[in-house]
Amino acid sequence: MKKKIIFINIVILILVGCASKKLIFDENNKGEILQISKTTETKKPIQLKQTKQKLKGIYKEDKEVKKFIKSMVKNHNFKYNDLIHIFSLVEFQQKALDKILGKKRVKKPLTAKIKKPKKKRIRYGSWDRYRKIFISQKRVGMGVDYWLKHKDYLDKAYEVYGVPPEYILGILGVETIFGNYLGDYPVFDTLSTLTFSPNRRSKFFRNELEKFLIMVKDEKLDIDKIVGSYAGAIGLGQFMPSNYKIFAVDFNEDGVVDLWNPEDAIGSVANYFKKHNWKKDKMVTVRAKYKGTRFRKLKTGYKKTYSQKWLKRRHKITPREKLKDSKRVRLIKLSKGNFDELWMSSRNFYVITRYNHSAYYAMVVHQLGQEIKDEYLRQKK
Ligand SMILES: [Ca+2]
Repeated sequence: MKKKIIFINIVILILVGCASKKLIFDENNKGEILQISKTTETKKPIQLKQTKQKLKGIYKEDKEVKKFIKSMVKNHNFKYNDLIHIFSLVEFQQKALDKILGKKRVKKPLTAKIKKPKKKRIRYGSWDRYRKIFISQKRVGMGVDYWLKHKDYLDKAYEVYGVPPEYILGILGVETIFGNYLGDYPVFDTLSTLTFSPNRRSKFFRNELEKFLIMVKDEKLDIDKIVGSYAGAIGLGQFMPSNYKIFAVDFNEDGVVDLWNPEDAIGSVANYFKKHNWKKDKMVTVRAKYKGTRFRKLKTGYKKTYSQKWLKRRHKITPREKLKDSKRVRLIKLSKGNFDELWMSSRNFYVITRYNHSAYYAMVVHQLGQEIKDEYLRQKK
């Protein structure tokens, strides 16, 4: 069943002075256009009598859904019956819920037989496996093509926000393979499922659902057509709906903020970085030297910072090339099959983790970006 709906008042259609020429559909009216054009001479508003509809479908008896609908009507000016209609048609997204609940089968690491320290489990080789998922010759090539195709807007993003093309491409490449994998979960059904089924993040999803509905209303989107990730992330850069209002920009200035449009997506990702305090022309991360093959001396990760001087003096940890402008650095450990790579990272590295709270994530964005950049420069020669 289709949920054809446009969040516009269908109770009272005020014809005179109506600024919008939009055709207005009523969901009970099998496709017939109730419509109305600006030029209509009628002076009196037409009143379509409408009774309060009842919730049907899987949420028929759900008090939380009813409460949510009431709050959306009260706080965000939604029409009660519009919401009743769409919530009556929600299809439960079991697969998305399973993923959120962690029911996904976790594969054992390939090198599971290696003896591990008792308390802290180190998954040897985990970086190799992670990297392989996101970085391939093919993806690098697609990144170069994307750069050539959208050079103007990538340059503009660098100018306006100070974020170089390779980092924007790193994000778009990791998130959606440059728009080739946008997810296939119906976002409204998915966010409803994750909000109204017991799970520890249901509050988070409730907020996302709220922001999603506001976005659909404001941008006049077709709620039925919006697909995304199992957590409800949307568009080329996989923004969560709550990020949309704060970070998405109309970068090509066509009057619409469209997260599926490459130009707007490029600007929005760059704006996201900038708003998280990205510093123009500052380094992100460099390889570091340390003694040994496995690094267990100090706590690693994007949260903890150390003074470069102290690392050198106390532990003989030094960057392979100078990490400029960063007195304090983060140590990032990449666990490979036979040894640990150690990297020193700046504040800008931390900014990338604001996109996804993981050091491996930020590193893979960095490395994919660098490979794309190298290949791009090689081809330009
Ligand atoms: Ca736009």
